[in-house]
Amino acid sequence: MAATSAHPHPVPDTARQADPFPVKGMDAVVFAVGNAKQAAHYYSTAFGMRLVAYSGPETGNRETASYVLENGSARFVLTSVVKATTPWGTFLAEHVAEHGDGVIDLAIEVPDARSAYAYAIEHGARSVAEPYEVKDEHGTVVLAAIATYGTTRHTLVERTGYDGPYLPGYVAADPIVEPPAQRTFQAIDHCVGNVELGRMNEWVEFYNRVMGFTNMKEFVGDDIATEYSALMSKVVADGTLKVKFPINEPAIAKKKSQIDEYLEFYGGAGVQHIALNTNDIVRTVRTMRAAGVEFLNTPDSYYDTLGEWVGDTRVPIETLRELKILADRDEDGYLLQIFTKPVQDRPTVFFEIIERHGSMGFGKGNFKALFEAIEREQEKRGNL
Ligand code: TYF
Ligand code: FE
Repeated sequence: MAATSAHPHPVPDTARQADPFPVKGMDAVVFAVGNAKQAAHYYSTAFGMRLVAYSGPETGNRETASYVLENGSARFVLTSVVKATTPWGTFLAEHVAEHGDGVIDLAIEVPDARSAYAYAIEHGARSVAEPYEVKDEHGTVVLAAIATYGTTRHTLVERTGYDGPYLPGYVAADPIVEPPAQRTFQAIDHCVGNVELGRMNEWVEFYNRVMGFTNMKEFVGDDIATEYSALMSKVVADGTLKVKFPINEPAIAKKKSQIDEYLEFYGGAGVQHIALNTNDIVRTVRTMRAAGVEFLNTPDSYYDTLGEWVGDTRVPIETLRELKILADRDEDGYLLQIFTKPVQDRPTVFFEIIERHGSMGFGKGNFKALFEAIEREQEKRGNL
């Protein structure tokens, strides 16, 4: 690490010590999918993302095809097996067979992958890959990986100074279609994991210990769980709140938990939803709806009383009602949010679009309306 005195904005040693696991933000969400070529098309045409890099047979990679899509700082990598010839190809093929399309990696950008990895391992993380360097004409990237819940991993990516389109081995690619004139979203807000009954606290403690993440105040406890949500939830985040990981577990309630439905169809713990930040949720939802993305429905009764407790928001209540956007307010401000239906046939991974105005919460005031909407979908699928 550079000496404090050499830094243009010196960071006091006490502040450095206070963050034992510094992160720069989310690097990428990596999906293992059955058909990455078509998934890349979906995230381009339906989510308004831009293809920026590719690795596959045409670039000398005979085993897998990977498409890298971006929207602002949000980066998705979609990977499929072309022909499994190494343990990695076999892992991907088996992962898709067992879990369907899903997230295999919540990659985190760090200033120093070797020290982040060492800290995590010292604090009990299971190693997936020891630190290694990859190089090309654009520079050097250091990668390491540790295991988290289910089959999910966190790759630690040190890419400072690297100026290639993604990682060594990838070539720049042109957009599949012309992206929307204005961005549909620009960052990853949070990434949520579903874990097995009784294991939420274990995973919260994992992030506390292994990454020095701290608990955010919003959580769903026993009271809310048995009343209507059928889940418990806690949120961990890094000190800068750039990386936020809510963890859900099923609760024993009156109804079959949506988390149990996920665990059954995914075949274990895994990533449940990815929330994406937008500055203009109305435009984003109109664009995505027009492209065929399905969102959860919200009953009119929600909007009949919304104004009474949420107060003024940038968007008129009637527009929220038209587009089925949810709103919530806390002492710091408000947020607007909406949830897609699952984006594959299995009732597993879905997305959230969120526009924040001060609030750093997760929409606690909407949990009842949201969970009832999810239960209506569960019922249609015969899983309630
Ligand atoms: O990330 C969150 O906590 C919110 C609320 O199954 C939420 O988006 C929590 C659990 C869930 C769906 C949404
Ligand atoms: Fe969320």
